Amino acid sequence: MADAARPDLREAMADEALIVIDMQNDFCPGGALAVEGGDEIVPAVNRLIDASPHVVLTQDWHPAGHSSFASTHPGKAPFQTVAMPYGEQTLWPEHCVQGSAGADFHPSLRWTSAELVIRKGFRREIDSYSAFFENDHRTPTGLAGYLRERGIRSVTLCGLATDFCVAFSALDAVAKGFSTSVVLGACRGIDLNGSLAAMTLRMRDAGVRLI
Ligand code: VGL
Ligand code: ZN
Repeated sequence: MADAARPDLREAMADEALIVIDMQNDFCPGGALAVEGGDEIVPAVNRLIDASPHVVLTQDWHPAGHSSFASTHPGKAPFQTVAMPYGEQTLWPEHCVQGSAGADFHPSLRWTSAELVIRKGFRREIDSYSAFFENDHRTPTGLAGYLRERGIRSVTLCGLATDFCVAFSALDAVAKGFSTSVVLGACRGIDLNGSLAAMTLRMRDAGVRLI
C-alpha cells in the first residue's frame, strides 16, 4: 500500500524521455565525419541514460550515394552547399552508410535500455538532421506521434552534433509542444561558419532549456 502510494522517482518522471542523438562511430574521432571530442561525452550520455525512465536513440542511416554526400555531386567538396528542392543542403563526407561500422553506435554507449531507435536520412533524395522531420521540415519520422502515444510530455536531448542534429531535433520538439531541454555538456558541435553560436541562440530563443 505505502509503496503503491509513493511511486519511485523513475515512475514520477514517466512522462519524460531522453533522446540520444547520433552517438555513432562516424561522428567520433577516427570516423568519417568526426566531431571534435565526440567520444568524450559517452560517460555523460551513459549517466543520462541510466537516470532516464525512457530512452530513444537516433541513428543517422544513409544509403550509398546519398544526396547529402559531396561525392554524389560532381565538382563539389564536403562542407560546400547545394540547392535542393527543399532548400539549401550542406554537403558532407560519406558517413553513416547503412550497415557500415561507421554507422554503429559508439562501442561504450549503453544503448541496451533504449525503447526505440529512430533511423533517419534513409531516403536518397533528402537529408534528415532532426529526429522529428526530414530536412524539408514537413516529412515526419513518426517520433512525435510515438512519444505522444506513449504519454511523453517532456524530452531531454544530448549527443552529436550540437549545432546540427541535436539543435534541429530540439527546435522541432519545442514546435511539437514538448517541454524540451538540451544537456550541452553531453553534446559536441561541428561549428561550421559559426553554426554553434547561431544554433545555440536559435534554441534559446525558441524556448529550449539549455543545461
Ligand atoms: C549530422 C551532419 C550530417 C549530425 C548528421 O548528426 O549532426 N550532421 N549528418
Ligand atoms: Zn548524415
